Amino acid sequence: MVIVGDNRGILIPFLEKVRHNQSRLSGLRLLHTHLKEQELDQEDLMDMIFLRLDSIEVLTVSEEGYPKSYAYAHILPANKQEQMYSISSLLPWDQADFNPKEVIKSLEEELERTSAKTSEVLEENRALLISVDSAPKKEQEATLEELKALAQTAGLEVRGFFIQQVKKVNPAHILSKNKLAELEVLALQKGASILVFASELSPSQLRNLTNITERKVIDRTQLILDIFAQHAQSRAGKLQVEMAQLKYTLPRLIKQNRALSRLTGGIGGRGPGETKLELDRRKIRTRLNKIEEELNQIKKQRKTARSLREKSEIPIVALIGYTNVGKSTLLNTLTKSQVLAQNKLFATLDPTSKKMRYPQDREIVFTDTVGFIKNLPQELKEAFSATLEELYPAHLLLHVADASHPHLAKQIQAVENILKDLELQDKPKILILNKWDKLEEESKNFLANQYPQAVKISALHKEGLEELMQIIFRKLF
Ligand SMILES: Nc1nc2c(ncn2[C@@H]2O[C@H](COP(=O)(O)OP(=O)(O)OP(=O)(O)O)[C@@H](O)[C@H]2O)c(=O)[nH]1
Ligand SMILES: [Mg+2]
Repeated sequence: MVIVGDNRGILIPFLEKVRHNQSRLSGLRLLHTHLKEQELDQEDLMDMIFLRLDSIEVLTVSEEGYPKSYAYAHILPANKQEQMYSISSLLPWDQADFNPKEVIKSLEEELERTSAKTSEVLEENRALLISVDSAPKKEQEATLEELKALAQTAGLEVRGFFIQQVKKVNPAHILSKNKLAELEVLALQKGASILVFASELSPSQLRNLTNITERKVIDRTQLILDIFAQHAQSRAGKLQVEMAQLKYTLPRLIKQNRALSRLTGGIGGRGPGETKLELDRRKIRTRLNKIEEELNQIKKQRKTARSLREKSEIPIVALIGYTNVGKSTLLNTLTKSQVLAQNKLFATLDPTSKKMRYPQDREIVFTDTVGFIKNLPQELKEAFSATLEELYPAHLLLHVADASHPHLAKQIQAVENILKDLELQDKPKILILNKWDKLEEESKNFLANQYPQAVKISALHKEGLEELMQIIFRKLF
């Protein structure tokens, strides 16, 4: 099929046969003229990359209107030199040696070999993780490791990291167009169709990114919201997540720019898309109001339930801590319950309370609730204020930490910070180092020195629980 444009551009209609698969080339070659004797320029190369063109070719024209010189470029599969593309210089047009059919066929085969075929995960669920920050590389790597755990919990397959250390993050364009082109080629080479940014993207950053790349762009906040949405069980939990999602989406609603029409250079203005956008916004606001009303209702009910519990004078012990440290496992072991505990971030969203009886005929109530994470998105903080209210009547906080985690100290600090945020820092508190069974002797000694006050346990293997129960008893009674 041949599509012809004019001096202003070329409109590529939606073609059934064009590959929309993000990890493959589009199946389109672009041949265009330069009226002067000019090689392929930066803009040509950018079009090739962002439109995933099989190749871009230029034919210059003599003053008499005859073909003169010819040059071509195409993207390269992953290579040691980390080159993004191969580009030729201008040659007399009848001496050009480019055989597109052959070159592109082998290029596609190579791309497939290095990217796509190696995984069970659906193409649209393969992601690259990106960090752009002034922090040192090591620190950014750690951030991406946590993001990777989040991505995997959300069902994504992580195909690679992309780290940029910058003096200052550009508030409008988080990455320059050149860097974004690098990222685009890396995504193609790795067969990834989602770009996940480690920082929260402002509405304008998101808009600018999606104006350039056709790939799906999401940020850490959206990822966490997705996980919450997957894990929410109760009516209240679901409403809270929906509210957070809507609040997050509202300023970020955009008309999706289809990159394939971009070569026309300048479709714009307030088309019918904009009107639809206004409608969408209004719908969202109405929905938000409804949710807020219902949540207020739930808040009231919870308050009543809480004051009943408070009246009953049974002390309340709240389990708090970073996500995935073993809070639910501990609740299960201590109260012989079957709350969901698994190796996933944010397995628990809804608060659960379980009673336990001491041999001395004393009772306590354990409350398990949503785990914390560093840089908790603001939308979630607000949405979960109702859940976190369960912490206020608690007589004692058990701060559970994962002793085997490489960033134990940072996680403990993050939890302390959130407690301060919630004005809960003055509650009586016990630090618990869980997963003690996973440690080598050396780390045990080190941590015992570092955290002499902490209670060392293994919730999974039921170790150290006697002592923990005694300490709790002494604190409460
Ligand atoms: N080796 C070991 N693994 C543990 C221990 N305690 C919990 N785990 C595991 O850690 C993972 C997370 O446990 P959860 O109890 O779901 O953790 P959580 O703190 O409730 O996590 P969220 O609710 O997701 O925030 C599970 O795979 C548990 O089996 C322990 O003492 N030792
Ligand atoms: Mg849990």
